[in-house]
Amino acid sequence: MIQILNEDGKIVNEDAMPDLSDDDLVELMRRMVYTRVLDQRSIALNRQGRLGFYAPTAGQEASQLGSQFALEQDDFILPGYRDVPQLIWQGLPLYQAFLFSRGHYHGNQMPEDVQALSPQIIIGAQITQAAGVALGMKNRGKKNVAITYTGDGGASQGDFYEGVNFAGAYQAPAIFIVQNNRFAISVPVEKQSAAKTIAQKSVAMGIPGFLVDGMDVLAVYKVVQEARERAVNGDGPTLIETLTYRYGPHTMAGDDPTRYRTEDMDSEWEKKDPIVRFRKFLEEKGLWSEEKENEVMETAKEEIKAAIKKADKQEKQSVTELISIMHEELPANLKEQMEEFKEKESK
Ligand SMILES: Cc1ncc(C[n+]2csc(CCOP(=O)(O)OP(=O)(O)O)c2C)c(N)n1
Ligand SMILES: [Mg+2]
Repeated sequence: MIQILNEDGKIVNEDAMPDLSDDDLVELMRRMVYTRVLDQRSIALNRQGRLGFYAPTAGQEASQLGSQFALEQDDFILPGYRDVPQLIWQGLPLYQAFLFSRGHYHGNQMPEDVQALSPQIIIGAQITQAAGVALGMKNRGKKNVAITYTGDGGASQGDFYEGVNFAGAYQAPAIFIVQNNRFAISVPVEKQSAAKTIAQKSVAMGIPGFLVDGMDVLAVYKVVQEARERAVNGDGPTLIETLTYRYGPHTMAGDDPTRYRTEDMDSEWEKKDPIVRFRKFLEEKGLWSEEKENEVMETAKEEIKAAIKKADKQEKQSVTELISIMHEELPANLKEQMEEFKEKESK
């Protein structure tokens, strides 16, 4: 397992240290702290009935944001349902992330400069799509990558083998990230496969694979940045398994993690927390302080408040609107429904 920063915030692999400026390091911390606040607020908003679908992210910040930090603006993200933070830091406005949660179509309309699909709910479906997007980029001579995220459960799906294998066969510039948070809802990773790691599956597909400490933002950044380099230089895809943990429930739709996880397991992983260890590292370098962290948390809270207000002001979507944005030319059955709903909505 590749690790650069250990649980005590000490560098254990000096040679692997990525080339990041002090400003970059601070920015990474700012994003992780901000995203932790966003997670706490999203859980609260969901409980108040002000958000819809929400999949908690606390614990996975290093895995999500370290990988996103290695991307260029024109790289293409194919996220899973838990990967909204990567979209936000790539440029999706917060209020749109909230609209996505509410099932409003505007939450899925990526800004012009964000190359991404909407978060995928069907486990594993985005993996074959990522191979296709990457191959398209290659054929057009673009120096960009397609990056996709799934979980350990996603790596147990047939689509995973198809997509990663295809990308390998065509040397497509794709990066496949498997965030192994130990469980697919309640099914532990040990019951999903006899393989010791998910990363080792890359061997059979003939591409590089890495097992990385997913609680170490420096290690995740480094491995993804190198995968990106290889991909844009024509050296094909990479499979990356980030070993991580999600503290909260699977989603806010009634999952109770105490039924499948022990308190001991939770506290063992909390000791590995990505923010705690990075804070220690930055404080030691004189780059971070309690004051700075409080400032980031306050800003996050204010911006979240403003964003939820803006989401509230968004006009409710109508059925006719939904129908009209789906197709350039409506098929007969939708034309009929369009007429029906036009009439209903006019009343
Ligand atoms: C094809 C498909 N089968 C089943 C489900 C129901 N389902 C939703 S999340 C999930 C578990 C996914 O686990 P994992 O890939 O490890 O991601 P995690 O939620 O742990 O981040 C399942 C089975 C689904 N959404 N799609
Ligand atoms: Mg999982």
